[in-house]
Amino acid sequence: MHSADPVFLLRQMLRARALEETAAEEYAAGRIAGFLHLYPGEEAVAAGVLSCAEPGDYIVSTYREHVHALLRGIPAAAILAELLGKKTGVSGGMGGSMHLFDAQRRFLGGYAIVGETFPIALGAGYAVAYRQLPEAVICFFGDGAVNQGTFHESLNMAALWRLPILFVCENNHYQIGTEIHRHSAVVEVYRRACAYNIPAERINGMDVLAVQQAAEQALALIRAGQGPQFLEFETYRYRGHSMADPGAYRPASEVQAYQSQDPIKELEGELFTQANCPAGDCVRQFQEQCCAAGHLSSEGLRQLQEEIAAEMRTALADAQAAPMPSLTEAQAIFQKNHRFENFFGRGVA
Ligand SMILES: Cc1ncc(C[n+]2csc(CCOP(=O)(O)OP(=O)(O)O)c2C)c(N)n1
Repeated sequence: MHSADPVFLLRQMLRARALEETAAEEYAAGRIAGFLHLYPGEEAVAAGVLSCAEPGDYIVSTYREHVHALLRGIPAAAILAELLGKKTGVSGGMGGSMHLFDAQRRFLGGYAIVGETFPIALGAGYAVAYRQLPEAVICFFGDGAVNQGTFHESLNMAALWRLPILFVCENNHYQIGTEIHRHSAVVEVYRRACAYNIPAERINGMDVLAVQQAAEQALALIRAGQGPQFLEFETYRYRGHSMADPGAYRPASEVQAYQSQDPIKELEGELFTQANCPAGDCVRQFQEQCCAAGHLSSEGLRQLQEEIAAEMRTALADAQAAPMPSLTEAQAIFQKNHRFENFFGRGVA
């Protein structure tokens, strides 16, 4: 659903940042268990790409998927409830941060295993192509995932069968603490797609308009039957790999340099504190761009900020007030999965 409206893109980036900062606070308060991988700094990629997705398209993501889920249309309350392990969570409180799933919105999940996203996308793409439907699959992954065998197997088959898949590499330069030139023989990730005859491009992932334009073109080719396309977006995450990671392996000057070109920062004004959003980040830059171009007045910006702050406040209050799943519900799910394990374990499949 492509929207050329810059204010729409700004709104989506601001919502994305607000969701993640809310999650960070809940984690720090001890209300979220397990790992929490956050997205600040990378918002322009999700906002630009997902603004081009149609309701019939499928989205597959990784463990850094909250923002993909939000911008796919899953309410913030259902995402926050899932992070808090509540019954009203998008996966019934049984999945948590890395396992958001919503069949109705064709959000085929966050996946904790690096590289798992590729075969899932391949399967969905095959199903769409087999039934000759006008749909596409959007597959998000990080730069570290391209070293997995599944990446190569899936790209080969996607190209061979001309499957309708948009491969979206969010190259934030790090695989946990390992910088790309230390984990990949080819640091220009998009060039890997050439080995499988898949058209590929590298785009500035801090510029939401450039992201949107590239995604729109690639999806148009896919919908015209041209087969898979590959986009590498150069981006950066401001936080550590997860909340458990202080990110000390990166020089402060490097983090600051990227924050100084953050696409959200330009868009966001006073919604966030200086500590959360240093001057010049991707959101703020776009925010300033929108104001300078006359898309948004300072009053309009203030209203937008208030709306988003209220959305997140209400979402968090709903999530916090929701009940946990009962032991009976948890046991029922366990029994169901256990039955399947026995079924396959006996070799019936
Ligand atoms: C198969 C597998 N191997 C190792 C891990 C541990 N692991 C978790 S995240 C990660 C790094 C992935 O980096 P990248 O794909 O660049 O994604 P990013 O975190 O930068 O978004 C690794 C190695 C895992 N989850 N799965």
